[in-house]
Amino acid sequence: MTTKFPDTFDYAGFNAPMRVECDIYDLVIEGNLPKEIDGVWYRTVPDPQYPPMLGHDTYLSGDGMISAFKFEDGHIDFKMRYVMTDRVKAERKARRGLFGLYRNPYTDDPSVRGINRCVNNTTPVFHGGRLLALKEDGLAVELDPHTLETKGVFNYGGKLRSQTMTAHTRLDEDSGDLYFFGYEASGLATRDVSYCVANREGQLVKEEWFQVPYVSLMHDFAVTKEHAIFPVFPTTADLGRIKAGGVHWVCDPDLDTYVGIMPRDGGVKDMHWFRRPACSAFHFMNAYTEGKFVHLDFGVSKFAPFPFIQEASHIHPTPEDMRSGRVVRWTFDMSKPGEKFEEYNLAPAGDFPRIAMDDHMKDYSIGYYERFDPEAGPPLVAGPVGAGFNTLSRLEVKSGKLKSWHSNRPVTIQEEVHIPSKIPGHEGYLALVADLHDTQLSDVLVFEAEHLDKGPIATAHLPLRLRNQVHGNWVTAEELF
Ligand code: V55
Ligand code: FE
Repeated sequence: MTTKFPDTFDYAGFNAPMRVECDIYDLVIEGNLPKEIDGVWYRTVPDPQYPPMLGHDTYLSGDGMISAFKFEDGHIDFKMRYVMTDRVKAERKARRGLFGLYRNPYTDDPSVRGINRCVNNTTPVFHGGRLLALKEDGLAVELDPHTLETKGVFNYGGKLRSQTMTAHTRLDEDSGDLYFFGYEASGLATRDVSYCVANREGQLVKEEWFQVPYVSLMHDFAVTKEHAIFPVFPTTADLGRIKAGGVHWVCDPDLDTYVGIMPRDGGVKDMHWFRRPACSAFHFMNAYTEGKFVHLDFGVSKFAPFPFIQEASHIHPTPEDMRSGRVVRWTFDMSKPGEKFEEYNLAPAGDFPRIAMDDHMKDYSIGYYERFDPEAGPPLVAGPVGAGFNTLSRLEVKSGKLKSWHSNRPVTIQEEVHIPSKIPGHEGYLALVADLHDTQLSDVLVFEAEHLDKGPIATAHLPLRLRNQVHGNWVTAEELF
């Protein structure tokens, strides 16, 4: 490689590209890893094969790398492979970066015009017997769940019309149906959004389209047993700007936030739009319908947290802006006409919300999420936002009671995954990758979910640094084998 990676935080320190594909049999484990934990934890990581062609870009453009921790009988085996996208293949062939800015094909090298530039780096989802690597600006790539080998683009056998598929799908565990959507569904900076359902067998059984009030970075959505919820925050795209070689996303605080809610098994024609002033959110913890009310729980903030979006928007958050984030519940009264809804405070600001699979779409009591707590240590750079999270929290949703854990070492933590227990009444486990800033190595920490404040019950040591994942998911051995 004849060029080096930029010196910006996206490519330096703990964020320095790894580009390592490897297998490690039987990780070194301290503590007591329960033998009942049986399955595979998949996680996707942006890890650029080459430096960005223009000399700068965002962490979010990194080529998809998938890793798998296979838990079996108190042991963990590790595997990591690139998602072999058309983009990686083209760059490997040319032995250099060929792509320009994040989600702007007009900035690419002419030699790759028209090729699929999706990096499939955001979420691994296992459904219908297929392991998919997802990224919201393109179609899924299917991988072999055992070897992690890339099979190719997956579009439901040619049936999916949407050009995009969100990285945040919602599984109804009772029916096996996977709910998902795609924004910019008919092309770059279009207002079309697809709303789709794939059945237990992984066949597309529903695809309807609707339009949002403006093009928005719709990173996640939520589904209850009765409703589908589409929040639209004012981080917006403009085709003219993109064609002129500009950035894809700019925050526009003059635009309102909209929330579209429709009967989930009905039609998009029944979408009801709610509205409030500008704000930002990326991930929803859970949502459920209670009579005429729809509840949506999540971490809200004033602006999108990514520095590359803030810079392009000329936004300089004040300390007060930074403190204004919190975990909230939005409650929508579906029996009332009009655009208004209620907001309730639940907990201090944070992201990476996770809950037990059994709790999705239903009234629930416990949520897990991560925060940056200045009392737990100074900010340490890891991941796409800059400073990583340092505190893992368990929130009792009804009472607001919070249990938290942080390391006594300089550690940032990657997104936690919830692992169910087969023991009746047991709340299950949480696993996460910890970034050890003192040794530049990574550990896997496993907690009892109910007692996460007591610290990890088992720690698996990796002999290398793992770049920050975006998201991960747990797949039980029964589902896989
Ligand atoms: C996010 C992540 C992305 C992306 C857009 O976490 C938004 C939010 C990993 O890629 O492309
Ligand atoms: Fe996400």
